[in-house]
Order: sequence, then structure tokens, then C-alpha cells
Amino acid sequence: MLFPVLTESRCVIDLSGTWNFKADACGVGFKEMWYASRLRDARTMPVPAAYNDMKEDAALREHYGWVFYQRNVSVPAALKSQRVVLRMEAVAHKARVYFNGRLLCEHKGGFLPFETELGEVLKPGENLLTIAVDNRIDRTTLPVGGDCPFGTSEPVKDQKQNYPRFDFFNYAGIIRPVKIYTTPKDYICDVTLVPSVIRDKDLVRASVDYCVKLSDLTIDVDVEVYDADGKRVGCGHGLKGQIDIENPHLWNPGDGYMYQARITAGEDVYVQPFGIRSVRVDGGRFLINEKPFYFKGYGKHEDTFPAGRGFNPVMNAKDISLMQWQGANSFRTSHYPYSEEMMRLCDREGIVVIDETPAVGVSLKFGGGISPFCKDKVTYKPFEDGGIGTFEHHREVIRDLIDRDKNHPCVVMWSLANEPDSDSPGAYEYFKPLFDLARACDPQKRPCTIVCMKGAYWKEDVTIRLSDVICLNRYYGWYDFGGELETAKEELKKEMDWWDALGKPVMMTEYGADTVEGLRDTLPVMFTEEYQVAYYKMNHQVFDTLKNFVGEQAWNFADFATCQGTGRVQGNKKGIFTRDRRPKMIAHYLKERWENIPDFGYKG
Ligand code: E9O
Repeated sequence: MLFPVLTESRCVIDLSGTWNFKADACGVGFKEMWYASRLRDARTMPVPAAYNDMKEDAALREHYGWVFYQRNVSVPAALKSQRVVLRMEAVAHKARVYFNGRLLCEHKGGFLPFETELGEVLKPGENLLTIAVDNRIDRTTLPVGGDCPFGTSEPVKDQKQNYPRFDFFNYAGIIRPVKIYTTPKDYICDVTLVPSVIRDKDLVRASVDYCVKLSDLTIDVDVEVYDADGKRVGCGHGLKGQIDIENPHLWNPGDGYMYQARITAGEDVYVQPFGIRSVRVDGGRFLINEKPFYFKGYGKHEDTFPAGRGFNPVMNAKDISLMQWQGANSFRTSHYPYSEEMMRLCDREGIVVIDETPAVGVSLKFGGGISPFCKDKVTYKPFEDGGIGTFEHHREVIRDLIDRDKNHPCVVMWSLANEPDSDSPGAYEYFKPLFDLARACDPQKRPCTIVCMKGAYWKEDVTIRLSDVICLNRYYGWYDFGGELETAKEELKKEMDWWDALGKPVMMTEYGADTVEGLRDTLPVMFTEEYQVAYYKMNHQVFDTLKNFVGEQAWNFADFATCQGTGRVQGNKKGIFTRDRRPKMIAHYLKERWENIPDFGYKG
């Protein structure tokens, strides 16, 4: 789905602002048709933002179920002859969209865009737009929710709260912009760009395969390519083709050089930015533009106060500046797709991204998804209804994510899931088709991975080996051997030597220690800033001995909100920065290390 942009044929109207809002605490909203007329006793609510922290109201923070957002919309009469589309960039987690009381569309999944044409329902003058939003998560949603508190297995009767199977606060609401955009009646539906870099001795050339989808196949298509100075450097004609680009300026980490493809089809014009670079895995190396790349960076979250998971362009810009200050070159969009604006920013800033689906908490045992493929060898409690859990939705989000992000040069790998129980019976049968799907969907054929925690049978785990890059989340010195850094180091080394010998690229996608800003000690005591530094130094001593090790991504970029529990001190405190982006002691140590690690060729 194309990102809405302003061109001479298209108009974009951002509906961000203060909407009316009402939480449906008693579950009567649909019966009483709250969507059909002005919400009574409504409160104000900013859009986009998660609603949870926006009022001093514990019931709203922990709300379970539907809320209603509403505003009036009028569209300039001058746009009458246009096709008018309403586009939601992300509504967490389920949405029903009503226009003048009529249900226009429904959508499941909180982190990917969806849209609907307004067409006949759009009246001159004021129209009533209502978006009902459900924050309930269960074993069919991604991220996954349980039906019982973590660590128990008896379903709670008459469930009244979410039981997340993941470690971040379940922020909800209209978390990214809602826009109206227009196109001519015949319009460009989709654009796919696949650059190739051709090396001929010292000469580098590039070509871009393009494919344009149109609403009406009979109109003519022209594609022009412009460089960053606005100079036309190539062109093509027709729905599909190849455009050669002489002396290309390659997209590289730290050098986000972008071209633009300007597509003209009849009256419609769309402008699609793209970069030229290659990505592939070769033995134990991860190659960008044929050079062995080393990932330095973080797992992140979209998490700021008080917007929660709400779109925060100012903090996004600041985060990238902090990464650059620190000598980092990459991050993973743990544990869901990030905003399209953030992806476009990473393109321009030359930040390398591992793009993750919202598949976190996927469990093949109980309380999560269940593999539909392995009922005969079940060694765990199956769901009574024999439901297939997350599988179908998992396919949907893989398709939609790749469709959304396929043209971004910053995306170098797809992460299909975070920490599923990949060593359970049925896991291979669950994930094999998902890898096949991702590989088939991606026109640029980027590497794919699943990010793994340490399961009971990690040596036998064949699911992980579907990954092109082995991505590990390991906490030796924290969850394992916390406070015992010497033993932790020995155990980490033992495990990592085993992975290193597989001959595939291996990277650490999570490692970290909770650290409360300002807790200090003369010795490395858990939770102090000194311990966090000692922990990272220990890990790095091991990483630096490994041959096929292609990167380190600290957990987490910044402290973030979680649900409450004894293991969380007002959230997860593993941040390198605090939640308001002040550096902990560790930030300076990592800066020193990463400034001395080149983007390319660190491991030879
Ligand atoms: C996923 C991430 O969302 N990985 C977790 C991170 C964490 O800080 C979480 O925030 O906890 C680590 C998984 C570690 C699993 C070992 C748990 C052992 C409990 C005793």
C-alpha cells in the first residue's frame, strides 16, 4: 500500500488533532450505536497517541475492550471530482471505521496501515467519522495475549483484563495519523522497485526493475528517475521495465543517498523514493554492497511519555541523532512494524533496519498460537476448539509488512517473529511456510530470520536454522548467572562457540541488564550503572572472539513502559538511555566501543 504523498494530482489532509473520545467500560457502545451520532459525555483525546497515559485515570490506563473516537470531517468541494480515500496508519489493535453511521471497514492488527474509499458516503458539508478501537489481545492476535495470568494455565472465567505474552505495555488507540488523500479516478495503486548493482571490474553500474500497478490497465505509464539533486538520470515506459543508472551513488549505512522515481499514469502522479544497494548473506558474512557489514545498535520500542506507542516524530528524530552520536548504525523494530515516517527517516539518515512483524508471544504450547500441523504429536495442551491460533494472522502481517516496506533501502532483513518457542513440536511446520511466504513476497529477496531466546533444546532447534542469520537474545549475566559475570562469561562463550561453528552469520539481537539511572556502587552490583557497564564489557569480550559474528544490538535503546510486576521498576530499565533519553553511564562506554568499530570489515 502506497504512503500518501502530495503531488500535482494528489492531495493529503491530515486529521491529526483533538478528537472526541469515550471508553466503552460497560460494553454497550455498539448496541447503543455510539457511532451513529455525536458521542455523549465525550472527553477530548489527541490523535495520534495511545490513550492509556493521557488522563489521570487508572481505569482508562487498564481499560479492556472497545473505545470510541469521533470527529467531524469535511472535504473541500474542489476535490469533488477526485477519488477520496480514508487511510489509518495504525490503530491498535482492532478497528471498526464508521462514516455517517455506516460501517466502512474493519481491520485486525495494530501496526500496519489500512484504507477505505469514502465514495458515495461522503456528503457535502460535515460528516461524522467514528473509529471504534478494541485493545483486547488473545491467542489469535499479534502480539499475543493469554487467557490467564503469566505462569498459570487455567483460563480465567469472564476475563476482564489483558494478559500480555510480551514485555511492553499494551498501549492502544489511534496510534498513528489518520489521513484523507485523494487521487484521480484512474490511479496508481502500487509501485515496486528492485535495484541491482552491477560490478564490472572497478566499474559500478546500477539498474532498477520497476513494476507499476494501476486501477485501469489501459492508461500509459512513464517512470522517471531523479537523483538527490533533482537531475533526471533515467526513464522507462510501460507497466514494467528496467532503468539503467550510470555512476550510481549507492545507499550505504551512514550515507542515506536517495533517488526518486516519478511515476506518471494518465492524470495521476506518484513519487516513490528509493535507494540503490545490495544485501546478501555469504557464508558467515552479512554483505551490504558486497562488503561485510557489522550491526551496531539496539532493539528499540516506539515508547515515549505520555503518547505511549503514539507516533512521535520529534523523538524519532532525536533517537536517530543519539544513535549517530553513539556510533551506532542499526536497530531492530522490536516487536512490531514502526511508523512509515520512521522508515522513511531511516532511509534518509542511512540507518540500517531489521524489520520485525508484530509476532511476539507466539507459543505453540498453550496460551498462544497452536500449530495446525502437528495434532498427532502433541505433547502439550491443545486448544479445545482446535483453533489455529496465530497462524493465519501471522501470514497476513508478513504479507502486509513486506508490501508496505519493500521499497525501503534501510530494510536489510525481515524478522518474522520474536522469541517464539521455536524448539517445540510443530514449530518447524508452523514457521517453514512463513519463511517460504516471506521469501516469495519480497521482491528484493532480503535475508529472513526469527529472533530466538534460549529454549530448552537450542542445540536441536531446527526452526532457527530456517533463518539466514542466526539472531539470538541472550542474557548471560542477567537472567542466567545474574551477578556472576565470570561464570556467565564461560557459559556464554560455550554457547556462542557452538553457534559460530554452524557457518552462518550470527548476531546478538538482545542482551542487557536492568539499570536504574543513578544507582551507583564501587562494585558491579546488579541494577547499578556500574553493573550494566561490566555486563556489556563481559559480553563484548566474548563477541570479539567469534568469527562469524556479524553484530550486536543492545536491549534496549531506552527504558520503556511495561505492565506491572515485581521484576519491573516502573517499566523495563534495560535502556542505554532513560525513557526521556538521558544517557546512562553505559551510553558513553558504548560510544567509545562503537566509534572504534567500522561499519564494514570488522571481522575481516
Ligand atoms: C524480549 C523483550 O521484549 N526479550 C526479553 C526482554 C527482557 O528484558 C524483553 O523486554 O526481559 C528477555 C527474554 C529473556 C528470557 C529469559 C527469562 C528467564 C526468566 C527467569
